[in-house]
Amino acid sequence: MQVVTTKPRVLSGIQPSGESMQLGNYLGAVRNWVSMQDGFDAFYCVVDLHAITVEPPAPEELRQRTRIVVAQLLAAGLDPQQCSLFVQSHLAEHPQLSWVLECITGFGEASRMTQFKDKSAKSGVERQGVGLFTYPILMAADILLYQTNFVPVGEDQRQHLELTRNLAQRFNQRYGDTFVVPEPYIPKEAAKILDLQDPSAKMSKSRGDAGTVYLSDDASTISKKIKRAVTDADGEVRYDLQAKPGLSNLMTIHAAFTNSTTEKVEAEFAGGGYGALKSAVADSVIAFAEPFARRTRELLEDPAELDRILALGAAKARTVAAETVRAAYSNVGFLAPASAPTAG
Ligand code: AQP
Repeated sequence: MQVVTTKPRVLSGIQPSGESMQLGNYLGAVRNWVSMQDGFDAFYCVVDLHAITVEPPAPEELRQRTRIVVAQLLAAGLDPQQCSLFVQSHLAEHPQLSWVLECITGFGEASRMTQFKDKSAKSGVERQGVGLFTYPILMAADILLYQTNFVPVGEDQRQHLELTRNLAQRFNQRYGDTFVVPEPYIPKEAAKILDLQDPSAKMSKSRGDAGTVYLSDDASTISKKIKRAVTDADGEVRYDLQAKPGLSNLMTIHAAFTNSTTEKVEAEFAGGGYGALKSAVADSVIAFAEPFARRTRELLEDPAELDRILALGAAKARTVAAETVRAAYSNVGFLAPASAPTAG
């Protein structure tokens, strides 16, 4: 199978690192994946290799989480006829390219990645696996393998994208033109959804507390989490991310789910209390989450069909990834493996 297209290429990934996608994953990244699958040559992957870098789940749980994310991506609107949807661990090319990129990454450069600092802060750097440290380099391999033009991600991935660009440019300079240098595609609105209980932090799957709305949460859980969201004491409905991050975050979520803007949300709720706004936010999230969860459950009832979609996606991905690894390995100077002599 050969992938021939003139459309610009996009690639992005999501970790199966929790029981479900959270609101930030959807608004910051996945909804753009859906809108981009039409005009772009789109590759999307569930990055399970990344998901074992912190507190790896039990093997059966990881398999189940991977299927859940695949079902959620389809429920969100990914169409396997329009994009290639695959699982990272199905392609050995990802770690194959990652190794070469690790060898051109500076130790100091990797040490400056803020996500590593944040994620290792809780238990301390000494107790982290090396995989968490090299995570951004594997992510660079994920992207560069597909000669990607645009990478739709949330704001938290900006620094990793910058590293990816630097590695592509460095490799190209050292070994000759091999990789497309990708551009981040970060939305203007909802690029960083904040934790409902701690609006100084981004919402995350793995925080697993009252501050994260999972798209698998039922209506009453969503309603409770939003009504208990931390805001501020001045009582004025006004969008101001610096002074009023908790309230502004709720306004961003509401604007995103009602296809509106934070200016319009402010105009609609100005003069009212926070309670009315919170009720409206809960309603708009539930209106999306309920049918989404229903569709996800239906898709999960047919795991063979999910596996078929992933096999198709992996086959399409492999044609591009294998060619990139072949070119990169050859440019580095690795001896090409000769075919084994036939018997007799
Ligand atoms: N809070 C967020 N707001 C906007 N975008 C977000 N993304 C994540 N959180 C937010 C975007 O979602 C995509 C998939 O993320 P990921 O699963 O690959 O890794 P992550 O960024 O580490 O996401 P989480 O939910 O915080 O996972 P854990 O808790 O496991 O670390 C990315 O494009 C990301 O920018």
